[in-house]
Amino acid sequence: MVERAIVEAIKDEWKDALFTSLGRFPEAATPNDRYLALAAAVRRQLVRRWVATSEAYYKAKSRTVCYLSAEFLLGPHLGSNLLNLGLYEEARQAMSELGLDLEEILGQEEEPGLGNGGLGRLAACYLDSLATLAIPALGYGIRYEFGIFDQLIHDGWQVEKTDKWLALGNPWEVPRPEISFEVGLGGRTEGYQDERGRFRVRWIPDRVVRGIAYDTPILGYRNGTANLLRLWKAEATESFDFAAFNLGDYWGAVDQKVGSENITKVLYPNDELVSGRRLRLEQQHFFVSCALQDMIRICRAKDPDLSTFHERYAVQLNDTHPSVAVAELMRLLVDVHDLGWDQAWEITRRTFAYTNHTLLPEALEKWPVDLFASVLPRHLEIVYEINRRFLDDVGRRYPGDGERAARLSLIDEASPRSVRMAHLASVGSHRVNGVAALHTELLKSEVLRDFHQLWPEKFVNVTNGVTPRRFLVLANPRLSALVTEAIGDGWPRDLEELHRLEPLASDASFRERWRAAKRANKQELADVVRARAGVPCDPDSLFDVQVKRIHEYKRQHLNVLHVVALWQRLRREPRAEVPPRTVIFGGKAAPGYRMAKLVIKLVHAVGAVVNADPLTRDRLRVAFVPDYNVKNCMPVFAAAELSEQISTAGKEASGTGNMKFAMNGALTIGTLDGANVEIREAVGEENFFLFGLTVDEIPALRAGGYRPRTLYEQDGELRAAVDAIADGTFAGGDRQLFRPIVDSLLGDDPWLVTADFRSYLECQARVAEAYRDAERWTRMSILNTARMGRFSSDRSIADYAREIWHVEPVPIDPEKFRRR
Ligand code: NBG
Repeated sequence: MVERAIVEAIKDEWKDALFTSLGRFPEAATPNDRYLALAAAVRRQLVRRWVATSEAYYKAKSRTVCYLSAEFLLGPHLGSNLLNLGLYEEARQAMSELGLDLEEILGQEEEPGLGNGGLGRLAACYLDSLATLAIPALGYGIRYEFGIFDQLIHDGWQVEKTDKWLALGNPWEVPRPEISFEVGLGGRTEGYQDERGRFRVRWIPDRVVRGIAYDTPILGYRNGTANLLRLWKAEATESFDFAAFNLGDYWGAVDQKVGSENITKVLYPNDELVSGRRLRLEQQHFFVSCALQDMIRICRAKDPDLSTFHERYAVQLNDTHPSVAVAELMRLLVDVHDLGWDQAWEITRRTFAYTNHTLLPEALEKWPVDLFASVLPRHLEIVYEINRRFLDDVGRRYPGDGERAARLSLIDEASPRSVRMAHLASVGSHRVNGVAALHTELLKSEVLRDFHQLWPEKFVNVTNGVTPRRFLVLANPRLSALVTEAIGDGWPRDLEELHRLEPLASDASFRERWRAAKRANKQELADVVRARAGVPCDPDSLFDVQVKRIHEYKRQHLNVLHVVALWQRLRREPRAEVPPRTVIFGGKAAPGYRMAKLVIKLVHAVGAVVNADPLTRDRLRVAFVPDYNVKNCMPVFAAAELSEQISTAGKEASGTGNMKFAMNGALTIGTLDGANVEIREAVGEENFFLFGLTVDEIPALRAGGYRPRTLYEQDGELRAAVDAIADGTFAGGDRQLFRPIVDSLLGDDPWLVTADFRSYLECQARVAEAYRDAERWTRMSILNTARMGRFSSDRSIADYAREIWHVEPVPIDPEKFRRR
């Protein structure tokens, strides 16, 4: 029901904002003005909730969760805020009465792409759920001036373009110039005796930058709560400018300013790869230090005594990126606020908890000691002291076991000597968690095995989740409407209610409507694919989708091998009874990751040949949709029928795209990896297409002297597919272009693509078979959605709150905000 009074109010506020904040009359308004004016109207509602929420938290004296993350991949705000406020339909109506189209206005928003992929998007989902569960929480991160690059495709190759997301203004943030802190970098330390005769250390940095807070309110779902995301921007400190000015060194001062501001210029675009750059360490320290100083400020505003800091805050380290916080909190407590080491250490350990997000060795952060010392000399001393005490304990637990001590040490003694950030985070936290059941088990048995043996009680699992508000309600209005009609509107806040759809899987008329919703979504995506990838596709074909960062372990090239094999088969057997397929790819490659970029080229190259083949073009299409991001992913999840989750077992910590697809009724073809294992358990093995080696089978395969070339020689379809890639079929005869991929497949095949090929191909044949029976497929699709309730990020946050943070909700009465 659209409420008339609200529609009128939105119209008035829209016009008012257009005049008063933008200085425009409606006829002269640009698309961006129209968007900003609606954003301004919505923001008024946000701010009311935000003030009420902060006041309630202030009075409740509750424990606050601080989520420290170098990335928050938020996606566009306007649609999600309208949804969470319960104003979506009213806004649509209001805009339409003003002669405007809400969807067009929503399309105008530049998304804040302050993250690379799953890890950053997870942080954004968690903010959404924290607010929805009314848990007092603050997100702390970096206000990158340039987020993740925009991806263009030139001649099948990825080209990166800087993401100027702030160029047209950001109506969702509130700058807080009076909330700012100084952060030191470099320099040296010196010892001194304080007035009570105790030995103390002070850090004399040779650069100081200032962090300014920018606040963005994050709404809960229709519950009156608005939490805060506080991002830090680096600026030059005035004192330093003045010093240089006074010496008459104008350029020196300007240089200083530019140098300082560099810290928050750009997000590092590497997903799952540590590049070991100084600026990156500076970024990490910068935002962590601002965040901790801010927490201490808030804490001391009520009570100058910091001995209960850990009761006031639960700080979650989102991967090791913020883990220098362990040393920084020690420094602030001991050097600045004068606490003794033991007490400070107790507070620190009880404050932090650490989430690990990867098992890939190349993604585990390590900083060369020399680099660390030159950026954070005092922190290195603190790390050494933490390590000394820690290794003393280890020595008492395992006398004489020097090897174990070396494995546990915070310092890797191999050259170059380096600081192991995962170890610092594990020692400095009271809880360590993995992000899916299998991943947590592998952490315990492999990556952090020694820590698990030392402190088994520290380890817990919290399986990832995604917000159903953005990824089901907003992404898939058709399916959502159908679900609401069937089971009422409680499910977006209690996703387990989706179970009530189960009986409807056997209702033919419901299945019919389910298919109709999917079909309309597919038509929409087909339009997008035609417009953005230049590939026309048949909305009645099977939509087979793999969208995620491009990485060898995710095995987009296995998918391509299947496409090539299928193409060859369709040419060989024109009468083969297989349903037409459209295979859709999307995802960014790290700019320096050559193999990943080559895979993008390969997808385009195969697409160009296959899509042009008159013998097969009605039955197989390949498309790469450029610039996959939060905004662009929405129609993809809504339309997908087959979700490709095909990583090498043991490599994908969890995956979250897998959840978004299944929630939207796509069936998964996947390995037993990450959260796939739990998704399969939840939806039922008969509703999931499983293939591939398991984690347990891999070591045996390797030990038995795995030779991909033997498989290649024995398997005709594999050989033909690999040969086509090698012999220039997709490269105008060029045999060199895809050589690195072929060499990897037939050489040591690190990701076991060749090993899993046969099993994958057979599984794809089962998919095709199932798809031919539309009724059966729809039943499976409904059951997937119905059984995905546990993958809501609300469940994940409830797990964190119960097992790790020990925090209680402080609900706000949403009635307060009803307009009369
Ligand atoms: C990623 C994993 C994903 C996981 C997300 C969120 C990193 C370092 N890790 O499998 O690869 O879903 O984190 O936990 O980006």
